[in-house]
Amino acid sequence: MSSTASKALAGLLSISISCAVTFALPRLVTTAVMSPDGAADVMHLTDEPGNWFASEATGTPVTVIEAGERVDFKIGNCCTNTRHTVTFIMQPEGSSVDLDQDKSQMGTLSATFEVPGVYLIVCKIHPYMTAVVAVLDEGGLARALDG
Ligand SMILES: [Cu+2]
Repeated sequence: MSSTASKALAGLLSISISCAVTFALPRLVTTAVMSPDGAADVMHLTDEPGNWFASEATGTPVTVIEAGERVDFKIGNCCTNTRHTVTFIMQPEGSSVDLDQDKSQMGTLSATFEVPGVYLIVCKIHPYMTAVVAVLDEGGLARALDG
């Protein structure tokens, strides 16, 4: 794994193990233009180390959206030569959004994020592929974990 990928993964993992962490995320990131079909952002699953998940809005594996917005995850020929899963491994308490697959696949998977907080996503086939969806609350914050 490259140094850049290692740092990115370490950063994402530190989010997953931190308790009561609050991110003051730059509001600028949330000004992404919605795609014509209504998704707030599109994350492409790629073959690019460090950007295995690549947000169209940020160009990184991290996207920032408002509550109630949808993110589309695209596994397609533009960006990867293999199949993946999009699997939530951490999400805010009270969130009922569910995304997981029994088998790797191609295609588009969508999720609408109703509960503010930090959602950690992994590909089960390639567990070094991680992504974060940060859903802002009314105060513009995305809390990793409550309590
Ligand atoms: Cu994968």
